[in-house]
Amino acid sequence: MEALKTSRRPQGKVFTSLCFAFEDRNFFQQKLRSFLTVYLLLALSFLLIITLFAVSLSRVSAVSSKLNEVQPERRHNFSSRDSLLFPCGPGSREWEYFDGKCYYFSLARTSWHKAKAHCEEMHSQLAVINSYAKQNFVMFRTRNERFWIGLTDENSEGEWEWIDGTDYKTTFTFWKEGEPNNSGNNEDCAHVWVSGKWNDVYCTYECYYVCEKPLPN
Ligand SMILES: [Ca+2]
Ligand SMILES: [Ca+2]
Repeated sequence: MEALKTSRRPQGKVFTSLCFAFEDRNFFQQKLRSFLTVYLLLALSFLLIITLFAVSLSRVSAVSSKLNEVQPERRHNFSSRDSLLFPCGPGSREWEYFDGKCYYFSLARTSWHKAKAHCEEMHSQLAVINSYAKQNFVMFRTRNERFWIGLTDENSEGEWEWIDGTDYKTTFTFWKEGEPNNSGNNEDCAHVWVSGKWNDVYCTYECYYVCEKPLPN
């Protein structure tokens, strides 16, 4: 019996070892399966992210190309808006629009001749006030100050002339009462007086001035 017991012991050990080995194998297989599952899930997530990224990129690209198509139209609209807000040109904001022309009201005083020259340097001329509407615009803008206009009798005393050749005798006038009076026999240039009415004064007198020019093309 003892011999039988002795002979069975090694077989039991082998069986036990085999059992352990089998369990280890199962354990590793399970671990391997779970690792594979994790890797598979990671790979699928990665693919999903790549796909979403590619879709987003294509949509951004499509929107960007649409925007590029719209840009010229927007630029055109801004350009139209600028010409409405600044009809005398976005770069000429000191020029004011009235009834189809652009007007510059100086911020410095000078003589009539220097004022005339400065207007000409700016491709304009001293304002010719040939209508009550224009007078009203200039008068409103120049109130309480004196501004030169393009009217003189330097060439022949009492023969007033507009600098653009407009016929003085048949055109609107707005002289102050008692003017032009050629005071001191030396008043040959006209300005809009503080009340808005016109006065003749000596041409070297220094006051502000109004230039006018046609609308830019
Ligand atoms: Ca005079
Ligand atoms: Ca006078």
